[in-house]
Amino acid sequence: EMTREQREFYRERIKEKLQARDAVMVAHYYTDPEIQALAEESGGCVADSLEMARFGKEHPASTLIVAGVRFMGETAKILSPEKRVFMPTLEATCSLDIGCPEDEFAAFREQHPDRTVVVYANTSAAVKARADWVVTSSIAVELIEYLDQRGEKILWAPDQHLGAYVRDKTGADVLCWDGACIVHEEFKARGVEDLKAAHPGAAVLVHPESPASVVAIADVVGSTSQLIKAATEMPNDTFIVATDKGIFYKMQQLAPEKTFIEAPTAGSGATCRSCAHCPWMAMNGLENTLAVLQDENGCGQEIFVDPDLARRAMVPLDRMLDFGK
Ligand code: CIZ
Ligand code: SF4
Repeated sequence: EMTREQREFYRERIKEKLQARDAVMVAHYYTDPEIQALAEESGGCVADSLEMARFGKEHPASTLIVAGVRFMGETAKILSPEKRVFMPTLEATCSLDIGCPEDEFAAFREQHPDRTVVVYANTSAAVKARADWVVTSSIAVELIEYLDQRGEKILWAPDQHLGAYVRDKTGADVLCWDGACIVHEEFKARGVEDLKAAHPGAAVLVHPESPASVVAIADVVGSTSQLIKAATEMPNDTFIVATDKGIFYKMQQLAPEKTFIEAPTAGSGATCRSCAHCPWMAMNGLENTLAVLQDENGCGQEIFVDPDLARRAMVPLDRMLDFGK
């Protein structure tokens, strides 16, 4: 554990180095609060994966520091091939990405040549390159609705809960891969119901990577940005939130008078694998961020995407960016 003085030292050094290297920091809502604060204070942004990708592409800096998980760094590099893209650590990955390896996905898709292939942003560049569309949770329902109206049948990967949610919302023919997010799949409907009973005025906010039983008792189901918007706009003074607790930083900042409570997970303490906080998002820290900025080659934590692969992954990514406008 660092002292306050040490933290302040790191924060100041990181800000100096960002300037000196013409770099900007782009952080996800699930990173630790001090990383989000640092990104904001240094002129970068805190956002969901779609907004992170857009911000990185449009920002004039020549170097991006992506504080999030691997697929976010890859997407940033694909959209901004002329920029250098570093991450505090390339070890920050995602259970959805890990659970959807390119070769198995390719075989699955070959078994269903009649289906339009829609993959979630939480996948490797190699999987994206095999998709017709990339999608984030903020536009998933709208996109599937649009494709369904055109009479298309969908092959969806990798998150089974988000896939089931969009199928349920749209009535589209959606065939799902069986991946899951280790953070969201741990939320328990029973625990949320008990909490709701204890806080009758509270609204329940749920990310659709959560199990259907939790989604079913939500007042609002949405992506990170949509849940933040609900937290600020709804009249309730208390919210039970089923998503990574990193999001509380932004919710509390925008609605300081309101109370946000973590939705209960299956285990607690030692028996809980994730405890509502993504272990990979948590790898983004002050020390590795400064180390990467201090070394010309970013301690080897630079994202490279093969240009041919990037060109192929760009096609479905571009469709997503156009659709999401
Ligand atoms: O769960 C994630 O990793 C999310 C919500 C990513 C995103 O789209 O911002
Ligand atoms: Fe992946 Fe879940 Fe972590 Fe998001 S929170 S990066 S979906 S494991």
